[in-house]
Amino acid sequence: MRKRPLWFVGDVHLGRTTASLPRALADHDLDVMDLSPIAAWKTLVEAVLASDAEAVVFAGDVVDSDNARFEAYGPLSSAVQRLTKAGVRVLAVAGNHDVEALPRLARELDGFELIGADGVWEERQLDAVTLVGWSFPRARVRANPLDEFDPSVLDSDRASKPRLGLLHCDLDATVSDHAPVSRASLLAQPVDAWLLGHVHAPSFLASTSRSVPLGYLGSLSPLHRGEVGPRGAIRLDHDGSRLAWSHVELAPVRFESLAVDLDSVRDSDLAGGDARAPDIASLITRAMRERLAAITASREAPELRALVLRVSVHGSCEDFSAVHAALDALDVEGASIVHENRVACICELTHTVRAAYDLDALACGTDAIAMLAREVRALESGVTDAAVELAEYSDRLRLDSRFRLLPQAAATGSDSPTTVAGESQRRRLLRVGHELLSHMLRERRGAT
Ligand SMILES: [Mn+2]
Repeated sequence: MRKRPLWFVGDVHLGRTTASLPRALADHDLDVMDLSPIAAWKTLVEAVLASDAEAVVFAGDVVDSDNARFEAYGPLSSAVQRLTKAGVRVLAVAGNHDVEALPRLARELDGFELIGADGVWEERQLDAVTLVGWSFPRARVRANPLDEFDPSVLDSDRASKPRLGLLHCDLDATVSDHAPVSRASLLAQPVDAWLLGHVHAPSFLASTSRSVPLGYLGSLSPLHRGEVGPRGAIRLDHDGSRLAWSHVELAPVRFESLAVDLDSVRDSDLAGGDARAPDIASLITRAMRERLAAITASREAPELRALVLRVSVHGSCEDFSAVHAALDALDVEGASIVHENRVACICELTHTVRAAYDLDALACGTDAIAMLAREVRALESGVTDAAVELAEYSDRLRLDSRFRLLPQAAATGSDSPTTVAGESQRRRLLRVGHELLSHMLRERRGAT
C-alpha cells in the first residue's frame, strides 16, 4: 500500500544570508532576502504541504544559535505551527549550531519533536519507516556518538519497517569538535540508511544504490559560491515494498561553474569579433544564456530565480593581448542576462587563455619576432635561461613608450639566475613574452 511521502532536510542555517551574490542581481529587483535560506525555507514548507507528506525531518543546523532569537525564530516557529496543524509531523536532531535553539523550540511548540535530546539515542515510529537519531548535547562533541549507541533503544517488534538513522556529524574525521564518526561505526549498526547533516555538499542521493545508503543531505540553499550545484531536500516515497529517494531542488539560487572554450568558437559565431580576437563579452553572455535555457528546459528547478556563475575562459586565440585586455575590462559583477524571468550573472571570472600562433614558424628567421619566439618557446619547454633573457628583453622593451603597459617581469636576481626557475615566475614571464609577441605581430600586420 502506498504511504505518504517523507522529506529529509540537511543544513538550513535559517537567518544567514547567501554570500558571493553579484551586484547585477539588484538590476533585476532581486535582493539578498529573495535569495536567502528563508526564501528556500518557505518553498520547502509549500512543497511539503502540497505533497501530503507524513513528516519533514531535519538533520541539524536548521538555525544558528546566535540569530535564533531574531530573524530566524519567526519563520521557524510559524512553519512548525503551520505544518503540524496540517497533520505533518516535524522531527529533528540538533546539530552543533542549534544545540540551544531546537530544544527550546521543542519545549515551546507542541508538535515539534526533537529526537535524541541531550545526546541519548532515541527511536521514533513513522507510518512507513522507523527513525533513530541523536542530538548534540553541547556545541562541541569530540567523541563518536556511535560509541554510545545502545541497540536496546530499538523496538524489535517494528523490525519489519526500514530503520533510518539521523545524525549531525563529521563523517570520516578522526579528530573534530563536531562529532567525528567513522563510516564503519555507522555501518556496524542495525540501520538501513544514514541521513547526515553538517557538511553542505550533498552526497546522500548518490549513495542510494548501495545496500546501506549513507551520506550528507546537503544544504537546503547555498550559502556561498563554494556550494555549487542544485540545493534542496531529499524526498522519500514508499510504495509498500520499496523506498524511492529523490532530490528536489528548492533553493532560489544556484551556483555553478561555467567553462567558455575559445577553441570551440567557429568563424561563423564570432559574435562581432574576428578570428584573431573574438568578442569575449558576447561569447560569455551566449554561454550564460545557453546554460540558463538548458536548466529551464529541463524543468528541474521550477523555483530557481538566479543562476550565479563562476566563469572560466580557456583555450587559445591569435590576438592574445586583445583578448586579455577585453577580459580585464569586463564588468564581471555587473553582467547579467534574463531568460524566462530568471537571471544569470557572474560572481567570478578566471581565465587561462593561450596565444594561438605557431611559435615554431615564427621562430624561423632573424628579426625581433623570431628572436622573441625562440625565447618564448624555450620558456614554454621549461628552459630557465630563457626566462632571464626574456625578463631583460622585456625590461628593455618597456623603455619604449609603446610597451610601457606590458606586465612587469619579476626581478631576476642578478647574482643567481637559477632563482628564476620558480613556476609562478616562469608563467608570469610567459605572459610577458606572449604579450610582447602579440603586440609585435599586430604591429607587423598593421604595417602590411
Ligand atoms: Mn554543523
